[in-house]
Amino acid sequence: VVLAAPLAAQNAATLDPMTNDKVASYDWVRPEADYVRREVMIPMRDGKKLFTVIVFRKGTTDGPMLLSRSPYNATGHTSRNRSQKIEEVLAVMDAPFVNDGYIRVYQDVRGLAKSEGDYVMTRPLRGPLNKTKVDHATDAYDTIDWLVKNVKESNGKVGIIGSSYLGFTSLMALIDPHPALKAAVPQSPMVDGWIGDDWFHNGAFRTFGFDYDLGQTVEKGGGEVPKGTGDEYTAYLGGGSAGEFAKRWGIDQLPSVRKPLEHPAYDSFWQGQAVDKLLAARKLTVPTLVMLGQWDQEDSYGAPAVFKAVKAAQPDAPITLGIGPWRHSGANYEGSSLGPLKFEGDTALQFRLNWIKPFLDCRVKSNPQPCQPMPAAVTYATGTNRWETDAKWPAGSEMPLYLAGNGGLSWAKPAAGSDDYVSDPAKPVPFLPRPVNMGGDAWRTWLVQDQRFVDGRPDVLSYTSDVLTKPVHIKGAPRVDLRAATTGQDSDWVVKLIDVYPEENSANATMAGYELGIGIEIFRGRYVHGFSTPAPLEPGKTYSFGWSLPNVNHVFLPGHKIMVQVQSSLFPLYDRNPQTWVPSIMWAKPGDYKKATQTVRWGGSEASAVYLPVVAN
Ligand code: PG9
Repeated sequence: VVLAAPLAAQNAATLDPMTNDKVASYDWVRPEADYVRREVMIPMRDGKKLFTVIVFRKGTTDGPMLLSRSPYNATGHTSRNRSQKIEEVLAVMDAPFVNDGYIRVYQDVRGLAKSEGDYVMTRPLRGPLNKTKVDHATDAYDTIDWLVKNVKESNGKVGIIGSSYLGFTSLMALIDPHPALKAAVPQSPMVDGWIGDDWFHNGAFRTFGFDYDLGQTVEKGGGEVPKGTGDEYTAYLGGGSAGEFAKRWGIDQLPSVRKPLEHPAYDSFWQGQAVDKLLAARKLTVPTLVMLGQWDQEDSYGAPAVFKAVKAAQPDAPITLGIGPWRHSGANYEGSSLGPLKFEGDTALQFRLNWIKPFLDCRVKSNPQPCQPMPAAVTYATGTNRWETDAKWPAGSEMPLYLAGNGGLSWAKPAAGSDDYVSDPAKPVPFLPRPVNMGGDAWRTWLVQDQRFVDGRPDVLSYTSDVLTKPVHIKGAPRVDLRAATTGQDSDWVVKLIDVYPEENSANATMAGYELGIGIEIFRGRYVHGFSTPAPLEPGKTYSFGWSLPNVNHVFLPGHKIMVQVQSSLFPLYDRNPQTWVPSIMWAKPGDYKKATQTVRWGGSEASAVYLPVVAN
């Protein structure tokens, strides 16, 4: 204990009653701790120092280092509990590593928590968007360089791992990597904030970012937007456009809020930051296991996009795609269930022990076992509940499942027809049953929410197959081709691919008739001609709106049905489309929001379909 009081008071046999009770610090890591915890400031090439915590079991020698570069506080990552046991101090996912001689390293990214420098959210790579000399590639390089020279207990080999933002920093470390970086495990990485990760999906803005921005970028007073604890559906509806909502809560001037508001389309700001494009433009030399959860509510796009882009540019690239039955970052938590879904055992632990650990061990340990050849993809087949490997991904071949008459779905193209509904921006379709709270468990599991809560709404079309007599197994990203028209000049389109469980199941009543989303994704109509060329839609004209649903490995079982739902909003996760033409939806005025009649065409020459990546069983 370091006493702040004068020395005279400390040395007195009995303390003066008026001794200052405040002390400057207390070292909660006691001598009996079974680990060493070292805090260091690592210098970067521009002179800024980054706060880094190094933790390993006492007695570790020749240990490989496992690095994570985080915006979520290195101190917190290394003090889960203030315990003298290393397994209690670090995250649960770290235990097998430190119990096997690894040295765990967490660093605060530049500008956050105890690190020096400016914080630029998902700081772009040096180049047109970043004229400084530093980025996450150089910071990772300089960090690794320092670690291998200064951590005498290490063997000089480094692996990098982390989820979401930490997945993004793991990917950035692969650009001009340090030679000591031997393997990377980016989990649920943020890759392209516009096409399908945190800020937008296919042009529709995710209001969820507002709470994140205020929580991450403000020194004093940061946290959630103070909109109260009520229904966020009501709060956002009353707030008007995303820009007006930001103004109303005084966050419109936060740089991290202004940037997406100023760049609603896929312009050079977003294109220049897209990590899949950055990686595909150079050779991937570091073996990489890029992975995500099948129901990733934050970054469903990034990991498969990196895999696809890198493989297209470099077919023999040392990269594997992993997909498990998890939520965002779920690989690092308990994985035997998700919402009401149950799997075979703790699938997250299985993946960590059977894939991540061996993948790293053979690359970063001293005198390791030889590495086993990695498949292109390791994925968990939901429905049949088993792990599978594939030599290519997507593993399935496209088969169109056509929307048809009488709310049907058909493998054969039907004769032409159409269905209409009225989309009213004053009554958008909720993405979760109300009251909506975009936090906690409801947020984490919204993609597996039973979709019966909107089935039957007059502004939601549901198309259902006959009861399946054989399994339909899909492996890849289902692709939507929606032939549709609106009486408005702009429109959002949402397609949900759903597994409908049998109506009767007394053994598990929750799942009886359950409508499980296998892929739910939105597309903003103004981008029908290209993501960087928004244009008004011609009222009444039928367009082909095309986009992809998330990558999955799923088996629709016999006795189940396949359903496709079509609607025009997912509120308040996505801002509302006014359905009239405005240059930027961010600043649409109340009078711009108008009802529109939506026409979905099927069959004949305008055959709407979801192309399923089907594998033969
Ligand atoms: N999805 C979060 C995020 C990543 C990158 C930027 C902003 C947000 C995360 O969970 O870290």
